[in-house]
Amino acid sequence: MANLQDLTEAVIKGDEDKIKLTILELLNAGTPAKEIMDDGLIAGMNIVGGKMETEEMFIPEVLMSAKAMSAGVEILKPQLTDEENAASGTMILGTVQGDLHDIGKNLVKMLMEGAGFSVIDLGTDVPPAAFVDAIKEHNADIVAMSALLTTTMPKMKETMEAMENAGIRDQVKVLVGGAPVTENYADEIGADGYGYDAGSAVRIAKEYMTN
Ligand code: B1M
Repeated sequence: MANLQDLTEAVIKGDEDKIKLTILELLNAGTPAKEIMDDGLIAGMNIVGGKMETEEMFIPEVLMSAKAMSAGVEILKPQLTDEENAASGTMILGTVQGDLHDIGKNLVKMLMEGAGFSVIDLGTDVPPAAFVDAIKEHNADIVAMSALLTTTMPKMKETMEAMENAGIRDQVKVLVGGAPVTENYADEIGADGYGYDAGSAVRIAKEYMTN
């Protein structure tokens, strides 16, 4: 019978077929989707990250793992989203300028849409001005920024400054997240909230819409 360790190994190998099959087996066996995500897929990606750092894995292999993981996330989508208790609100989402990591951002999008938010996804490598333009164009309630690199985190601050300069900072709630981002950092740059993971980001976003 499949277990979470098999899934972790399939992520490391970038074996998309094995990932899909293992997830279906785990779901059939009653394993909760969040456990499959956190202890299978994300656990595998964290090992990939370590191997990347020690140069046991290189960019093309990491990309294969990323692609395979994304296919797995798609299968979990119906199980991860909470279509009851739908919130309403418009969110601008993007990975900040200079940063191409999008798996976490896509997970945030999936769960936000599942929770009822209308999400305008600006993609990756999003300059501050593009966030500002999108807030104005869509009359957004929330701006959600993701950063995976310590070198791109300062772009979150720059984006906040661009919002201030455009006179729209007070119109939106700003939510930040991503592996190197912390609650302290969020406070330091004056963001309204910090999401440790996609699920907590949804919880916070829902609070903004009810308060
Ligand atoms: Co990159 N990379 N990478 N990489 N990569 C990291 C981030 C790194 C930690 C790996 C390592 O060295 N250990 C390291 C950063 C070091 C640092 O800054 N301190 C790193 C590096 C150095 C780089 C390059 C510079 C490597 C190079 O070229 N030499 C380069 C930079 C490219 C660029 O962006 N300009 C690079 C490139 C890549 C790939 C393109 C090969 C690929 C990305 C593919 C893609 O995204 N489509 C990649 C990958 C896959 C990773 C790791 C292995 C995995 C990231 C991931 O997807 N995790 C990563 C190591 C690691 O994180 N352990 C690494 C799974 C995902 C679900 O987690 O995105 O953290 P995550 O999202 C989480 C939470 O953070 C949170 O929710 C999710 C969980 O529910 N979250 C939010 C995320 N955004 C949120 C927003 C929110 C709230 C929560 O509210 C708005």
